Amino acid sequence: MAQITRAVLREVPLRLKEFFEISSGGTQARRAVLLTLEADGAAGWSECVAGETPGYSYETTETAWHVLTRWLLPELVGSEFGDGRNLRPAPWLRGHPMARAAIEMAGWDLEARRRGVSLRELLGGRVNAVPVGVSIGLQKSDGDLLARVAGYLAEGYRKIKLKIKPGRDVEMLRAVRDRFPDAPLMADANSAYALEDDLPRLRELDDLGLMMIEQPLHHEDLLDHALLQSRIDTPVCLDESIRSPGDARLALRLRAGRIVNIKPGRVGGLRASVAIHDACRDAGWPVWCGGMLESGIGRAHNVALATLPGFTIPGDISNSSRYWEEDIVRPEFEMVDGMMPVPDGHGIGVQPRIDRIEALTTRMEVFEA
Ligand code: OSB
Ligand code: MG
Repeated sequence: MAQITRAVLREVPLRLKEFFEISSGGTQARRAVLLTLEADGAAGWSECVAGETPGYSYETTETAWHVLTRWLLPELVGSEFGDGRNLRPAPWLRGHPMARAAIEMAGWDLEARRRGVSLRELLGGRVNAVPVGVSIGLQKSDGDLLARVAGYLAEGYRKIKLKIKPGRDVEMLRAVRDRFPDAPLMADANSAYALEDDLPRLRELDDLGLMMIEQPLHHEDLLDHALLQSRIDTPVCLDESIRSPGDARLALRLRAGRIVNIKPGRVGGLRASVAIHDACRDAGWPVWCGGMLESGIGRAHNVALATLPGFTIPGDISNSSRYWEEDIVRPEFEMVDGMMPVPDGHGIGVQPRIDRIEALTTRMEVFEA
């Protein structure tokens, strides 16, 4: 048995190179919440994926900070554990999977470092690079969008995801498709449509040769996604609707789509991600790893997860330089031929740049046993 002797929670403001807009709002200043857990002389790192506003889920930087500092970390620090992959403080606490995931994922990094293996090895992934794509926010004009798509295709990204919303959908996507007839394109609506109003519009997507339409409907409505999937040919992919393995099992049973975007930070952590991966694999649904505009710390966890065999579709895992002037890890993430190399050092395999992180930190709480 070992003991969690210390936890440090930091808020580190990072500025995206480009404003990132989705149907529910935009982000320029990312407030990264970083967690470090210490035990046995080792430290595990993670990043909470909660956003600045409740426009993706009800969790925000503030709710995650509150739940972690008031409830989860006080209960965790000083506790004994056998395997860092099993850190589950406050089982009585309802919801807040993003806050919870921060602890769970730091636990995996800690465990991998204690054993002297990479996170990929601890997860059971066998490949040393994963196929990746890029998620492009809503742009001011179709011309701007076409230029960005051309640039990212030239860089080698293997999937181009385009954010859509009512008024910026079929015509915009058709302009991209006409210009790039063979490109691997998909759309993400972040819940901007309603089945009863928008079915005819969503059916028009079927002519565009999209890999999938991600989360078209309400973030909690699996039944409507099932009804939609029975009426359109384009595969429906679920993102916001899947917050736990239970949600995934329900989606599979209802046939609420054909693909799942797994984000460990959204579903409560890596163990839940593996469970969702396994359930989808059994049902013949491909999965891919999404992103939440993480720094290199959260991204490293995503890359390791994406080495599991069911991750057959390129992830939303882009170069560090696509997000930041400078990342907070070394080395930065940089793909080769549309494949992201999987770091093979211990744990997440990239080193948090502690001096830079400390210099940027605007808020910190330390918990000691
Ligand atoms: O819906 O997948 C999404 C970013 C923030 C919130 C929601 C989403 C996204 C992305 C970005 O699409 C993916 C990335 O990290 O590159
Ligand atoms: Mg999405």
